[in-house]
Amino acid sequence: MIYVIGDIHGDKEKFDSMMEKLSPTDKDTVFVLGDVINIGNSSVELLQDMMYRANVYPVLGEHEYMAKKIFPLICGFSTIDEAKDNLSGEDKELFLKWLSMKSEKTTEDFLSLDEEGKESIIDYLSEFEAYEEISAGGKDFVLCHSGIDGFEEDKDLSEYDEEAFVYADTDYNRIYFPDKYLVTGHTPTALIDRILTGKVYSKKRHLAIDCGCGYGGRLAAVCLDKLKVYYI
Ligand SMILES: [Mn+2]
Repeated sequence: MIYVIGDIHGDKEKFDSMMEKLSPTDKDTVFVLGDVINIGNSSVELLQDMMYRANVYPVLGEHEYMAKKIFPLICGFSTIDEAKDNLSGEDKELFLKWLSMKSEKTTEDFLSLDEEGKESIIDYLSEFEAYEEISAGGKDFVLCHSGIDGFEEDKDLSEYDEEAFVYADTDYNRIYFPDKYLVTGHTPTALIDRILTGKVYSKKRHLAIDCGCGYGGRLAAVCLDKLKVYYI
């Protein structure tokens, strides 16, 4: 089976409960659809857990996209204040932007790691894929965090920048691929249709699975083979 899990936002408890519920075997694959970190309190712990799960494949969200840039800049410091005082110019600007993303706890936990621990987090973030194309249960899927910015029908997905998949504003009334499902997180489904608050959105060849975990909502997962939905 192939499963996809929505935006976790540092809520390791919900992720653990979801993994228990799905109980994937070695033959199953679990894609985590980005925005794994920030807002919640256990982002670093969550990354450290995910990196040792052989069947979990991470997809990049804008929070990880920023973390990939920030962590190498600050890994020599031991506190947020020390990093703020010593960074300058563009680096400092980027760091301040990062701190505005509810990343304080993530940053503190990262800075408290030893050198090896920091390195393993930076290495793991580099494994996050911008998108994935997969087939399950006789259907084809494109997985990415937010959608595809500047989408053109004839353009191959490999031709877009990484950034296009993490900041896009998806038009959920548009069918992007007539023969594939576009699976996204990033936009809580309550913002697509209020009636769907806390539920997966599945219309017009879209599967939108961010059910607001991190904002007091639920964590959702979908088994793509059966289009079966799970909630925590
Ligand atoms: Mn996002």
